[in-house]
Amino acid sequence: MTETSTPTDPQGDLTDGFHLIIDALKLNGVETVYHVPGIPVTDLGRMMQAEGLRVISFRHESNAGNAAAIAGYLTRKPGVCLTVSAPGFLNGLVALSHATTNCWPMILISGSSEREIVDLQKGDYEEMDQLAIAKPLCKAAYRILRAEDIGIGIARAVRAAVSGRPGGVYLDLPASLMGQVMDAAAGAKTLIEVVDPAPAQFPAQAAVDRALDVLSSARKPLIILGKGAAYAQCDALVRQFVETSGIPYLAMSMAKGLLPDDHGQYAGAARSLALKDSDCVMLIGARLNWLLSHGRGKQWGEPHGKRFVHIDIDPKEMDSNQPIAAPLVGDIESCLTMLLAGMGDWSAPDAAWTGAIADKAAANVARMGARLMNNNVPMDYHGALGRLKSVFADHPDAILVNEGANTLDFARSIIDMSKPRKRLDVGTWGVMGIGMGTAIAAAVETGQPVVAIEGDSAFGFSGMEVETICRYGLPVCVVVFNNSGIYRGTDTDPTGRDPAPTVFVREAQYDLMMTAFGGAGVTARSPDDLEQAVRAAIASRRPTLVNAIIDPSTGTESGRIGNLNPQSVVKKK
Ligand code: ADP
Ligand code: TZD
Ligand code: MG
Repeated sequence: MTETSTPTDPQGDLTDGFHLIIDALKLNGVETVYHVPGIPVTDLGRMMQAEGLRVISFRHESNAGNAAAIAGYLTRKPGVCLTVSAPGFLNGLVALSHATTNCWPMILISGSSEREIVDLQKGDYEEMDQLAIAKPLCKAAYRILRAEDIGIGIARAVRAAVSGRPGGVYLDLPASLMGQVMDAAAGAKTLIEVVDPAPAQFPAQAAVDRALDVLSSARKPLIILGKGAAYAQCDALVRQFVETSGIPYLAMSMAKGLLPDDHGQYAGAARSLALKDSDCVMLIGARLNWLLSHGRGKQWGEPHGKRFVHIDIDPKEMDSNQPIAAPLVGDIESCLTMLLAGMGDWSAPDAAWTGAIADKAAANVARMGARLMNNNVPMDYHGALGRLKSVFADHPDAILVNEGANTLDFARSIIDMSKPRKRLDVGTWGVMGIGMGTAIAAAVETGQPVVAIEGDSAFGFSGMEVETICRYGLPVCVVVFNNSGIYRGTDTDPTGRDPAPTVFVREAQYDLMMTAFGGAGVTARSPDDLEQAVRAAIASRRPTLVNAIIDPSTGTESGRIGNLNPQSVVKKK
């Protein structure tokens, strides 16, 4: 680039929308883009790859979007998904709202048709007012119309995604933006590297003192760690706080492993007792939403006078379900740093309380042990998952992706995690279909082996991405828990006409889907076969699908959340 260049110089002292978009993303630390090509972003994807961004090209935008969402969770940087207009954009929206619901930073970038045609509804190729549609479904949404605004547009998207409570951002890029030409030096000056995108937010000292008062006056305190605490990536500090406090803790699904699940203070195996009998509950990056029964009901020992301490970066989260006696609004690292500074002469909770939880947990673990050792054929969930538990115990760095109903609920409680952010699942909404996108991003972002434990229904939502796994040669082992159905494979149509809505083709050969693309496919009928196949897959790092045949009659309706199904007063015939 020279000072004398002009916008008409054909020799390359020009830049354009394509390159400004790429430069702005790179300047802000974006390394990978999850993508499906097509008009008007095909060349943008090609140029991204040529300019050194890693471009992972998917078979469906939902999966590319889910990959971007989980990349955001794993890295604390916005995961980027790039799609075409209208249908591709709409396909990406479920993942964008999923990211927002889960408080993960993500940017959905979609190409769009020309404003002058869209706004007059003249009927353009893939015409749609995408910005208007995205707005209510994400944290922020922007459209960039001029090349000189690309720097600002991307800076705003990055900051909106990661600051405060993280979430999904939509960025609309009309086709005509990409070809707009600018002088390269002038263009470079328009780019913005976001400074301190997720600034520390300290709570007031008075709020910290109040929280310590409430906690220290409790007789039966309990800590609940949520995925916000895992996201915060201050793992050593979380551990130091929990250990200094001596308080028993529970981990929400994706917070498992933040402290190792075999930690002496882990109350996971005594969850019912801990929730029911505690008198004070401290939430760290966990919401009192449906996953915690809104803090009420039998499970919580209602009527209860429990006092809550709640750390969250979003002040609106306080009192959302229960009165919060001590709100700590700030980021977890800052809050815990201040709490620890005030815990000088801390005394551990009553040994009767911690002892009761430890005893109950030990008894439950012992009771479960025998079921996990079974070698039944056909396999049940316990026999199959007992073996996978031992595989994960030997591979603490492997990442577990998990979706399904019974497959999800049993795997969550059976398989211990010993390191943070190793368990990736369906999140706050319980979305089926996150599986392959999540597995791909986990492998791409971390380089670690991934084992995706998938209900056969769940797998079906994103199964075509096994081709993507093979194409990029990713170390992903998909284990399909094949019970030939949703919850069970035994339902029938009372009229005798069709298959029941919850059943699939009996013992479908999902393993052939992987061999079709050059990966390894295995059928496992016994726990021994299953364990051996998964160990071999991890050792080889070769794309593998293990079709684990599960007894179709052993699952329960909706796994552990059957109580959420509405009931009909009309008797079943
Ligand atoms: P879980 O499903 O594991 O219970 P949730 O997704 O319900 O977790 O809650 C995560 C919470 O963590 C959200 O309310 C979010 O605002 C909060 N959060 C995310 N990052 C941070 C952070 N760095 N500091 C404080 N709170 C955070
Ligand atoms: N669609 C979407 C996007 N998300 C959902 N959660 C559902 C539908 C409903 N659903 C569940 O909540 S679990 C599930 C569905 C379809 C599948 C359960 O069957 P599975 O697992 O084979 O994956 P199990 O082991 O047979 O229970
Ligand atoms: Mg199933």
